[in-house]
Amino acid sequence: MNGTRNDGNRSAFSRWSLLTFVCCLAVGGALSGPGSALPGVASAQTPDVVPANTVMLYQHQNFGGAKLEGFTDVEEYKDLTKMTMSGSTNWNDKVSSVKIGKDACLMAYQDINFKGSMTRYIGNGSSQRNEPVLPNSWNDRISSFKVKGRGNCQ
Ligand SMILES: [Ca+2]
Repeated sequence: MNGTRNDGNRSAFSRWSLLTFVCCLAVGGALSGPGSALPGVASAQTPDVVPANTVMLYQHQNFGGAKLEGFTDVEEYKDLTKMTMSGSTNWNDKVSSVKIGKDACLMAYQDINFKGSMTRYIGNGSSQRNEPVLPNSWNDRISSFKVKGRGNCQ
C-alpha cells in the first residue's frame, strides 16, 4: 500500500525535522551565554524594545544587570523595598538607567509611597526614550515610582 508507506516516510521525516529543530534551539541557547536565558537579566546583545505604554528600569547604567518592567497605573511600585530583584536583594535604591516607551511617563520618587523628591521621564511620543545614565544624582536613589500616559504625567 503506497499510501501507507508514503505516510510513514513523511512522518519519519517530520520527526527528524523536529529533532533537528529542537537540537538547534538547544545549541543556540547554549551559545547565547549564561545569564541571557534567565528572566530579569538583561542581555547586552539584544537591546530591549519597550512597549509604548511601559517603562523598563535597570540595575546598572547602560541598561545592564537586572531589569524591572513597569506598567501603567500599577500600584505595587509604591515600595521598591518589597520588590524582589534576585535572591534576598530588592529594587530599593538600585535603579541606574531607564527606558521609556514613547507614550509613557515615569514618575520616580526618592522615598517609598511616592514621597520625597520626584523626577519625571516623559516619552517623546514618537520613539522610545533611552536614558543610559540618570542625571542629577538619581542613580541608586529611586524607592517608588508611577507609570502614566505621557499626557497624564502628574
Ligand atoms: Ca531612595
